[in-house]
Amino acid sequence: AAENGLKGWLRYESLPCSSQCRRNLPSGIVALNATETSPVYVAGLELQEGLKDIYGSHAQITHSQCETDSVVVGTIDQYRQTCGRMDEPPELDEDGFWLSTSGQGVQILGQNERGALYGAFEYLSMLAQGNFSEVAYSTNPSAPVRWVNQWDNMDGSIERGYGGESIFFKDGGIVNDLSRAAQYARLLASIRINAVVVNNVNANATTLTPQNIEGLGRIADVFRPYGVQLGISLNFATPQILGGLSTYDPLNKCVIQWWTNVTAQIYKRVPDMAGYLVKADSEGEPGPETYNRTLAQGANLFAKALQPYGGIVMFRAFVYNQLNESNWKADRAKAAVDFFKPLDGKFEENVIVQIKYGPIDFQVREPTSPLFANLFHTNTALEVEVTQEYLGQQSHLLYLPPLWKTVMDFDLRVERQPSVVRDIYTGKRFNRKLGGSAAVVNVGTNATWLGSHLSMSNLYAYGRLAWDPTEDAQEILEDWIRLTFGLDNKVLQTLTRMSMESWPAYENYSGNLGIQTLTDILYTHYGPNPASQDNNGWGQWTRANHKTIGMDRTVSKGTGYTGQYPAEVAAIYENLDTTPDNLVLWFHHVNYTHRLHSGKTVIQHFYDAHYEGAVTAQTFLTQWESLEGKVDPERYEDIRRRLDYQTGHSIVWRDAIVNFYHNLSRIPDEMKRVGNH
Ligand code: GCW
Repeated sequence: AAENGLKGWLRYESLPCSSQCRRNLPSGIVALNATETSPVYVAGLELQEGLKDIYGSHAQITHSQCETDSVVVGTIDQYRQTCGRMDEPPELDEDGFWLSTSGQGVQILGQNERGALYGAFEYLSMLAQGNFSEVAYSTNPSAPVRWVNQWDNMDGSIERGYGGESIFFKDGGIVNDLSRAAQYARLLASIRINAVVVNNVNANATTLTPQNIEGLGRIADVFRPYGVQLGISLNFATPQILGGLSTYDPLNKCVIQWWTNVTAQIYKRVPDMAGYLVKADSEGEPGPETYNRTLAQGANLFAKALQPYGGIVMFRAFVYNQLNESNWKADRAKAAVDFFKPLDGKFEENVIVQIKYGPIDFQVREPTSPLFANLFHTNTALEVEVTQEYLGQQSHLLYLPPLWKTVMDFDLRVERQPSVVRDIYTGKRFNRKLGGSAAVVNVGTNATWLGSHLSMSNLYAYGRLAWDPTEDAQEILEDWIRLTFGLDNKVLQTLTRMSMESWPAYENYSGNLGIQTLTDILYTHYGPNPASQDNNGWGQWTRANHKTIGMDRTVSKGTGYTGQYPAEVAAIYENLDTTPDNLVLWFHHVNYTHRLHSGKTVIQHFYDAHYEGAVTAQTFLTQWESLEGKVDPERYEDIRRRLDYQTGHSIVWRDAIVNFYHNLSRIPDEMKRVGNH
């Protein structure tokens, strides 16, 4: 039964084979590489299994003959060698593929083996959705970096993970049984993710002991057949903590030598290691500042060690200091630009600055990080979270892509030119060779991977958007639903509706108008705790008092944050009249009685939104219950229990927030729902 969850969207449930299906199903499989650990070999096996599971058809795999009514999978070069020349070879970038079902047989040709495997999964995804349309197209990735990050600790716990223990680590070492790691790589390959950073950005120096390097090598070995590369998070002070040096100064000769050596050892065991991820000088992590070196000098230390091997440094922009709330100019949202803008152009070519979507921290709504508009000579990547840290921790249904899209599709208007964020981090806007995206995923040993069946839509969609950020969030969702729950139309309609309503609902019953999520920020990041935002140094302030609320981030009277955006965008946010309602409290400090564009006051919006959000969340349970009998009992019941919980917790949220602001403001609810009447 646990299989239900483990398969994720790769269920390949049995479908009837129509006459069109019988006409089109390939009679054999030609996998143009017979090396057992190669992605093309794996592609052959995947096709064979998929054809059997979905349509009960038994196709033999061969490796060297080009049968015309078969499905042929391989690289373009392998195809040329074995099957002869192509009239019009498709134009493919690295990892891209060509898929044709329109001639005799099916052609799946990758620019490399990884691309061929991606193409095989694409073809299987069509078959699993009963789609026999004739297609012939090539597709290429928007960017080379399509990574996921795991915040797994060496002891096996996972920071902000809600799906059990680590599938990689236990008791300070690498687990013996890596079968879940291999299954994870398979899921990731099917959504075209090409690397996993396996350990927490709050990294433990012991990750790099010789024994653990050997263990990391075993992880890389099980990833490799799926075209997934290994990445490693580093603790900046490792030369001192583990290496016994008296310093970790990035300019010190011994330190440089230490990193050069350890990098050589890693590449000896893992010749295709993807690179390092580094969180430095942030939240207590060590970094170059200790030695008055810049973040760029810190990043370049690793970049140079990696250059001989073609590795990449993902250097996190999430750097900020604790602040004093009595200073009305202090603003954590400004930190990333303050730290990184002066360093633009100072990073080595194989460094990518990895930027969270908003300037604070994965909140339910944030404006786009202005750092994307301030680095012109530096590679960048977008960081999102699949794990629902601030967003209900897998106990609330929340389909995230509509939130991510507010950032991916945002036009920053750099130099008054179109500057859509997805064109910036994929490298197009400023002609950068490297770029892409990373998602913090945090799957664990739980049989649903993430801790909840429905949360898997976010992982699936992340992969699709990493490949092509222009894709439509709802269309991606619909594919995921068909692949995960079958082709029943009512299931499709219902789950689509629930999922598309989920982010607006969560925003409604948590934090509105850009005030942030209003969850407990001190410990759990779970459940309502609006008081936790203020009176501390974390800088996620709301500045709520009896009369007023919101952060004044204007240049004219506030923190000056709006000035970090290019002129046209800055002008919109600087002015209360042109700031969109959904971010008004992010940018302005106003009276609770301030009237929004919607015509409501701020406080009445809070009251109404919280009641609306909770009402919508109640419907998730009843909508789901209308699907009883259409989903297998195990998954049906598991999801039902979670939605039942959410129904109650949305009311807890509603009441906590409306009572908090009613007590503060003493302004009655026009609808008389809040307080004693
Ligand atoms: O969101 C915060 C989390 C930390 C995390 C940090 C980061 C890994 O609360 O748990 O640390 O961000 O992104 O580095």
